[in-house]
Amino acid sequence: MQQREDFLLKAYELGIIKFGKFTLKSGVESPFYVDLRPLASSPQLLKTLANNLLDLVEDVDYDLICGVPYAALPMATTMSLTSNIPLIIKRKENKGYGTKRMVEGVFEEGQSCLLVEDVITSGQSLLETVDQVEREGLKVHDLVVVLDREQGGVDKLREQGYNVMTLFTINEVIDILHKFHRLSDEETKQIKDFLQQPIEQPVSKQRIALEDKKIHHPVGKRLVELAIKKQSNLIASADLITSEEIVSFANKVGEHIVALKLHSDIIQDFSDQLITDLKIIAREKEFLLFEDRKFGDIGNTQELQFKKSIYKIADWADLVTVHPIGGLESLKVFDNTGVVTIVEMSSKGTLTDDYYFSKAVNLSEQSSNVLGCVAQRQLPENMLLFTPGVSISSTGDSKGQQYNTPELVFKNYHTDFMIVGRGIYKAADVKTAAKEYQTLGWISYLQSLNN
Ligand code: S5P
Repeated sequence: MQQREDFLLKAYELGIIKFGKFTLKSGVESPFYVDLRPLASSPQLLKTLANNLLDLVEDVDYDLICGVPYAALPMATTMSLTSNIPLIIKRKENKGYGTKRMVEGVFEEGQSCLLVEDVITSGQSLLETVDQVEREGLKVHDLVVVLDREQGGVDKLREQGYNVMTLFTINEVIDILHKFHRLSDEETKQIKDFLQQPIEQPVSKQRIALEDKKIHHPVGKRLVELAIKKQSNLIASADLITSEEIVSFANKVGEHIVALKLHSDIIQDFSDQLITDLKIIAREKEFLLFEDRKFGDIGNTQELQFKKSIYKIADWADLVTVHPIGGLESLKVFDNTGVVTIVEMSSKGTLTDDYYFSKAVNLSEQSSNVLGCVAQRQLPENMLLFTPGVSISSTGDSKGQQYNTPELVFKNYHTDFMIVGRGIYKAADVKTAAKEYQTLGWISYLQSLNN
């Protein structure tokens, strides 16, 4: 007992549990926050912990130890080194790597594996982990967990036939910290009251209506205004290579779109006249001009490309796309033009995996130039989401493009603006196609508000 208390007090000094006000993933406000990752910074504590966990599973038979990143990985590694039982690692999901195995290491089908986890809450994510490990042909029966937050997870797994062993419950942790004066009577009561409350189910996130989004950039505001006024969240991609085709296309689709997206550098006869013509149509039919330049360089080069190239993008584009790969300061060069960062691509095998996505979104949120991002999944509420790879009739092309329907992107991704290229400009009747996408997009958007 004393040893457990001693371990916990030392771990507490490392900062594994913090008290204050923390908003959990479910939106619930919690008076404490647990993070066992700092344990990896104390070799001594990690060894003690591994020994404690191994003691718990003394009577269990297993061929392999499986760690789940991140917090449990050093723990599982230490257990493996101490017990000489081989380690395997359950990968974190990595979008874009569909065929990659979910478990790393050497193992054979049918081997039994002990799963090591840091914290169990509702048990949902642990059940998903177990499922993924079992799909690799491994047998999972025993799970060892450092902390049980006592929110139903242990019972849930036991009901499904799994043997769950836990080192501490959260109530024990609070009691020990109270006993040794790390928590006052008042704090202890507050936390215990919180733990007594019925468990809240995580609320599935409601999508936010366009008018309720907190968009600060003037171009973002204008885009939202146009969408509501025209009842359209359609951006047409005019991937055409002559000025004549583009002007004719803009005239036909103008009333149905909120922005016309161009790739200036594919236009064979690009000229100032084209821009003058497009500006007139844009003013008359009320849409913005969006240059899909996908800048991706250091700030200085981007500035030259933006202001000094023959396309003089700075003079006319309301919006531009930028790969945020060059870092925050590289985004400063776009003056008042609205920046849309590419944080995830639509094409097969794109390198924009979960890690890139989250870093890119983070960076975008820090930049006052950025009003939204191109992506294939939900974004924070202060960002507008632009989703390309949208088609009513096709699922992909022969060069890696992947399509989803308007219904799917509005419902699942909470897309604000869909970008459609070939679905419209290759249609036999361009105007009718634009109208069809506009209507379907808007209906799908309205339906997604009620989900
Ligand atoms: O990830 C992306 C980002 C963009 S901006 N995937 C894309 O397809 N795009 C652009 O959207 C692409 O450059 C093209 O202009 C348009 C999609 O065209 P479509 O013909 O495949 O609909």
